[in-house]
Amino acid sequence: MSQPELAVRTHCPYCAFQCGILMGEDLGGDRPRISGDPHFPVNNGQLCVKGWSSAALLGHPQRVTVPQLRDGRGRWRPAEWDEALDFVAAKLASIRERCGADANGVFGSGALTNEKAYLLGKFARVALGTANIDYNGRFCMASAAGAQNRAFGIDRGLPFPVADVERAEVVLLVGANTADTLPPMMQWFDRQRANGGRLVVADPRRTPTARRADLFLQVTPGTDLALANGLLYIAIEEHIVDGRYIADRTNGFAAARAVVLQYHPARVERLTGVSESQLRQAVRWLATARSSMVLTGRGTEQHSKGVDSVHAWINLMLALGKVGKPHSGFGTLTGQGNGQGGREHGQKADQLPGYRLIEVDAHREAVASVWGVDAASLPRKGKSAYELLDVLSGEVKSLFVMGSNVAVAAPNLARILPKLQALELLVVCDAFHNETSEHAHVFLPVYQWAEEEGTLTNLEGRVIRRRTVARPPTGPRSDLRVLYDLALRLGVGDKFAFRSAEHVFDELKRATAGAPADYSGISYAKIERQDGVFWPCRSEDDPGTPRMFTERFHHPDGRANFFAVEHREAGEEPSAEFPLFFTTGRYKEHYNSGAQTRGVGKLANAQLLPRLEIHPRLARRHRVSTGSRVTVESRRAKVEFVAEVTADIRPDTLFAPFHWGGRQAANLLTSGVLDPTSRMPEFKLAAVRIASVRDGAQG
Ligand SMILES: Nc1nc2c(c(=O)[nH]1)N[C@H]1C(S)=C(S)[C@@H](COP(=O)(O)OP(=O)(O)OC[C@H]3O[C@@H](n4cnc5c(=O)[nH]c(N)nc54)[C@H](O)[C@@H]3O)O[C@H]1N2
Ligand SMILES: Nc1nc2c(c(=O)[nH]1)N[C@H]1C(S)=C(S)[C@@H](COP(=O)(O)OP(=O)(O)OC[C@H]3O[C@@H](n4cnc5c(=O)[nH]c(N)nc54)[C@H](O)[C@@H]3O)O[C@H]1N2
Ligand code: SF4
Ligand SMILES: [Mo]
Repeated sequence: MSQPELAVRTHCPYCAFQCGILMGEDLGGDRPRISGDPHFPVNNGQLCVKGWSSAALLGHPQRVTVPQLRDGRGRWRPAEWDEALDFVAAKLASIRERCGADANGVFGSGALTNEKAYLLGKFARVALGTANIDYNGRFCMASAAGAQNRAFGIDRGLPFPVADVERAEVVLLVGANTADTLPPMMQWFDRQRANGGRLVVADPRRTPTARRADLFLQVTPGTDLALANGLLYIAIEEHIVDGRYIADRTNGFAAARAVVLQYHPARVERLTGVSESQLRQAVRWLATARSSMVLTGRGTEQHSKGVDSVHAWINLMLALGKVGKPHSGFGTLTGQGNGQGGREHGQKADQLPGYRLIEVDAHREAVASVWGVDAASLPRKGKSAYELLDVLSGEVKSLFVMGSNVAVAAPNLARILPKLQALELLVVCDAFHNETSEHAHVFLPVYQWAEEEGTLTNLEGRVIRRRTVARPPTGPRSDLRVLYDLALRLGVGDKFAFRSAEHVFDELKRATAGAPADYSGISYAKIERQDGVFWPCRSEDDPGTPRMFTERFHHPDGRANFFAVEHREAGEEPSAEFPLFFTTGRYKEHYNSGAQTRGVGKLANAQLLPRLEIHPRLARRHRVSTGSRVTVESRRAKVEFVAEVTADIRPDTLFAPFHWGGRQAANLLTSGVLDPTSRMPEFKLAAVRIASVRDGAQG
């Protein structure tokens, strides 16, 4: 039972908006009362339904409090910590000895605090010596990161505070359904529009977000790149690009322009389904406004051309001269609670803390010296998330999972699940069982959000503090402690012996000093004083960097790069056999794999099942009505859904959320096709056919 203090300022456990919350005592029950923190300048007191109900995760009846191992018949049995840890460490060591260090895999998360993400990366490289660590951010932010790095030389989701939205005259929101995924963000759009601004939304569905837009572009799935190129074509043709800005602040316009000139409006209308008049309207608004911005979400990014699609939007905003100007620019909306920090501190197969690169000698040396190891001992670049899952039970024999439910969240599950099930060792560290732990050999119960300290970096690049509000139940340990416990047994305990999260943060600061994501000037005390600190923050007296790119970009010459990008087909396009687009996304009430929210009564009852959104015309053809059962079949699997007939979706497209596992998993249908640069799977597009369960007719 938790013993809350009164009105502690902390943050919601879920998404990257990291709403400020106040937690205090609930006199009527055993759970802390939660309210929105009116003084946190991002949510201003607002919360979404998940935030309001988040205290339900504390003191939850399904909370696991004892380590678990499998008995002789494969059932869970409770174990002492020592027994479980000895078992895991011995297995890891024996796999390493027999099959090499890279045969142990690690899977991290954008849900982990900066301290945990940092220590997990160090654990993989120093305690296990494996190259094979990656994380669920590869499924989330990898394409946005790839394009921002290529264009700007650095990747911070939003290079400005969300409050800047309020004064943007025009905002184009592409492939983001913020009304459901970042609900308190809508206040900023509402204020923006109250100030006379305009909101444009591009999505294949008329979402609750799109309903609030002044202009809605109902784009064909997988054609955002053509859409962005088409807008730039019109801007060039109408002479509304900013030649001065292009000359002063960018490289590569001529090559990008040459490609874009093939995207005349008739072609773009054919590819995207967006009319020429809408195209002209959208780009005129963006170009002629004093301030305008483009913000992207997963709809534009989770494609096998995600990096190039994001770069196409950046090209547009660079050509219009908006990036780095007041209340203007380009940004991408990070998803997970610590999706930003989680990608900065070395969970990615190719990165070390601070966005340093594991293949660059100087970077290896900088980090190795902080870790007190020989740079030559650090492994090289490992496999990306999907590629790692795809070699499980092949060259990789074990997986250590901290903060992800891959058995629901990974694409192409029909292929991945058997490999996950056949592992020699699967370890899950979590507060709750989920679909992944069903296949695990060991379950290590850990503290959750309000039971521990740490920092997270929100979608603005603002580093904030998570505080201990509730006393953890007896039994679980912190993730940081678990990593120490295992490192100790693997002979490197001294490198993981930290007194507290803050103590880990002190090392993280040193490991990022001089790196792109420089945290060296941030401290817990400064975060407290300033309502968060925006990185880069390079010294004690540096207040941090709320706005980037105002003077220069992060490439050595200070300029931003255009990149010539061409529309190309998706991994699979609709065909005679599989004639429809299938795309996936989220409900307001559920969070990601649903592992946390499906156990919260209020949320579960609001959305009991995934529903297949289908246009009335298509529904009629298949004699499907709301509530009837329908199967969706891709080249990989068949899934049965309950239909929801809605005119809000394109007639050639079906949509389902991915919050459920087992036979209801949308990811049985998605493919393993990856973006060549970011290795991001194509979650937002699969070719499918449907059949009403009643008559079996297909089409
Ligand atoms: N309620 C809730 N909130 C969340 C989460 C959650 O699970 N539930 N998860 C958090 C996380 S981790 C993330 S990453 C964010 C995600 O936040 P969003 O990116 O807003 O969420 P999605 O629903 O995945 O996708 C957004 C939209 O993309 C559209 N889309 C599909 N294909 C295309 C396309 O080809 N082009 C375009 N332009 N649009 C397309 C979909 O119709 C959908 O409306 O949300 C965060 N917040
Ligand atoms: N089809 C389809 N698939 C998708 C997507 C999509 O749009 N469509 N979106 C993708 C995206 S953007 C994302 S981010 C992924 C997310 O999907 P997952 O990677 O599965 O993420 P979550 O569901 O948030 O799982 C988090 C798990 O970590 C646990 N957890 C939370 N905090 C901690 C902690 O501090 N320590 C430990 N040890 N455990 C913790 C939770 O209890 C939960 O079991 O899904 C991806 N999959
Ligand atoms: S918007 Fe995100 S951070 Fe805010 S309450 Fe909802 S889930 Fe929590
Ligand atoms: Mo995400």
